Amino acid sequence: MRMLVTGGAGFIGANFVHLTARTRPDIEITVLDALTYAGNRASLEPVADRITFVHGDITDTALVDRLVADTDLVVHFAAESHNDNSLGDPWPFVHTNIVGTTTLLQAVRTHDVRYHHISTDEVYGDLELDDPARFTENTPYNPSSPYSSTKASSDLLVRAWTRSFGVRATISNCSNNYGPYQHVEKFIPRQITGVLTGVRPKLYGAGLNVRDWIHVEDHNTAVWTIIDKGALGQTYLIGADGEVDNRTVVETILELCGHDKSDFDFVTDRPGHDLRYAIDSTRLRTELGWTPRYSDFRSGLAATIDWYRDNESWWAPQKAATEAAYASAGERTL
Ligand code: NAD
Ligand code: TDX
Repeated sequence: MRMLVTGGAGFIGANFVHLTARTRPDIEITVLDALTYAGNRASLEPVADRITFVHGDITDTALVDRLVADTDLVVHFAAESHNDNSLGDPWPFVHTNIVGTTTLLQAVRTHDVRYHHISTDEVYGDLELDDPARFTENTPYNPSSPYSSTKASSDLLVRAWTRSFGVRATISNCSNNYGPYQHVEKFIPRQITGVLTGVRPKLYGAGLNVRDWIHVEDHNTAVWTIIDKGALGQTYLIGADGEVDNRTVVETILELCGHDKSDFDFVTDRPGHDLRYAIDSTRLRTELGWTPRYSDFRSGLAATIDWYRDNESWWAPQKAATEAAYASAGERTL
């Protein structure tokens, strides 16, 4: 079987390619990635001899059509993925997440190729801290940020292409991922690499916001479960019951790195900051039989800290520019 992975040089896409190369020797893997600031060829070095890498943009109609014509399956990870960036400049988000997804949908429609769409729980908006509810596949869409609005748009495009043109598609909406190869702009790697270089962690606002953490490997085994066994036209929520507030995450990183757990700063809050995400993944577990393997967040976090400690050459080149971008966006200690 031939598979096209978009965004395979990014965090989750690269981990997906690694997992596939390891567990599915019969699959021919092609990666299409524009190598934006978030893409890194080095993330694919361990599997370089197992893949064909195409440096290109998912909005390039002719390129996408040619690649999709030559594949049996498209798994679409490519996106502009960072909320803070989307507040500064929404246009790349509209370009990649909306126009790019439409470009892929037109190609899979033309060539009748199976398509899996990677999305986020942020399309559902947020929940109150004390709300016992969690997101399900039936929760109404209510995105808050330019990022999540463009992801919601892309999901709706997939649904429209499924219904109107019979495209053979599935969608997954996953909660916050952590693990190796995540860009240092994101919360957990930012704090780990900060602590490793003597910088105090930075908590937005009061640090009360809750995210439902899942290890990237569990996300990707769920994606394969949906590709293998999911019903066409269906949406599946992916989550591992990992709700933790941001302050606790920072305190745990500090403790695991041998620091006092109060060694952090509060900084300016993110405008429109979603309070809490929480996933009910019953459909995925009961209908498709998926279960996560990384049930202990603390040990998953410890392994992630070890990975960043051992792979400074992977992240160090991006660290200074990322921190400069936060500073120029106006972040300041409270
Ligand atoms: P990432 O930012 O680490 O990687 C994105 C990749 O897409 C990069 O390699 C980048 O070069 C590539 N890319 C961007 N624009 C492109 C374009 N126009 N053409 C081709 N390639 C392009 O993102 P990630 O965290 O790995 O997220 C992957 C997917 O998973 C996204 O669709 C995101 O919305 C979704 N998701 C992420 C999380 C999370 O916690 N990170 C959670 C749920 C869903
Ligand atoms: O320095 C920080 N301090 C801080 O308190 C950063 C970078 C973030 N935060 C907070 C904001 C969030 O409450 O930590 C939480 C996580 O922040 P991010 O890593 O930026 O993730 P989030 O905005 O929750 O979105 C992530 O999960 C869903 C991914 O970036 C998205 O791509 C995915 O769709």
